[in-house]
Amino acid sequence: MTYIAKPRLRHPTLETNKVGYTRRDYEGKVSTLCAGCGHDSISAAIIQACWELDIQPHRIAKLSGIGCSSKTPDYFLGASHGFNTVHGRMPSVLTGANLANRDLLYLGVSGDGDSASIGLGQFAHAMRRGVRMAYIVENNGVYGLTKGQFSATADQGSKSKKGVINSDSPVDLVAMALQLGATYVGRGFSGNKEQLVPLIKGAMSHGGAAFIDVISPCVAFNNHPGSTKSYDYVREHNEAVSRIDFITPRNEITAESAPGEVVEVEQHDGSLLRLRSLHADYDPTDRYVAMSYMQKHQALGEIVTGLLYVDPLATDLHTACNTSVTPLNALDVAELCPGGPALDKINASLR
Ligand SMILES: Cc1ncc(C[n+]2csc(CCOP(=O)(O)OP(=O)(O)O)c2C)c(N)n1
Ligand code: SF4
Ligand SMILES: [Mg+2]
Repeated sequence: MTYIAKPRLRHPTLETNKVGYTRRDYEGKVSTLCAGCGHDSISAAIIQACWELDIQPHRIAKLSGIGCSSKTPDYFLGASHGFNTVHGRMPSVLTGANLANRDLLYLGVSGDGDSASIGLGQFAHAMRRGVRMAYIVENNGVYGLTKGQFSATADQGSKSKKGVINSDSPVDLVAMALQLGATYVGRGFSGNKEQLVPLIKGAMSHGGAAFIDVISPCVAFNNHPGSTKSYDYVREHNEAVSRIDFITPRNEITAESAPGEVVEVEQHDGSLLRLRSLHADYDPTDRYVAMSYMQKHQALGEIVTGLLYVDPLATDLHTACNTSVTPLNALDVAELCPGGPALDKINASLR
């Protein structure tokens, strides 16, 4: 048995959100991951974010690939739609599902092996096409499920548990997402829930391709001295660009800040991202600033976290392709299959 179902107990005093669900309603099965695995903390942050966003669980579709990280959708959002795809193929399955039904909120969960090795091409094309989704990579620098080989995100010079030094250059998924045109790009740390929950909420409310790389230590194979993805290393080198507050359209804004300290970004759905800058002159709406800032700080050995870039006016693949507003499963036969003459007309236009 690979999973344990949680007992269905519902205490009458449990707090409910605005759509009548308790936090428990956003949980899944009991996790079978190693105790202390960073991935479990990310699951907890996803549960918290979806509960606080008042999303009805059946409005979410969660998709993943293969790996310990890709197993995690079993441990959250048990009442949502789910699809555990093949290794590295989550982005294309998510793209197809999204095109068929734009009414759902798409949550892609993947690993650094899943997205930066076998699935790198899939990752790249989902970003550049602007598929509307919150894409989370649970990045531990190793293939956890297959016993700790270096993954493509392992830093050059970092040491494996057995003392082997990684000689290859790392793939930086944040840099790639920025370069490829993702319109919401962040980096979090599984050990910092305070930062991660608003980052996820902002991504779930975003109008285009949202990507979050979450450093998520693997306690079994990559949490030793010499690793650059261990809890100790990330805590010592974490450099946040800003503190992020997520404010839904319904929330009243109460906190006051000194002018100049805060950048407020309103997204398409009216949600507000309030970013308290920790670095002078950091503009989270300038893609090129984000790219050069990341590279500069990376060269200093720092791990830059927070919301690195957001385009509040982002549009998505549906807008680009002018697709049906109605989900395909709600169209009738005549609309789905307009007949021979209509097909002839399309064919003629392509000759
Ligand atoms: C096509 C294919 N190739 C290889 C594997 C073996 N495999 C399973 S999980 C995995 C890597 C998982 O690493 P990552 O995505 O980083 O997830 P983690 O376990 O570290 O969370 C590999 C290579 C597979 N399942 N399918
Ligand atoms: S092997 Fe690593 S990634 Fe997999 S569950 Fe254990 S700690 Fe987590
Ligand atoms: Mg991994």
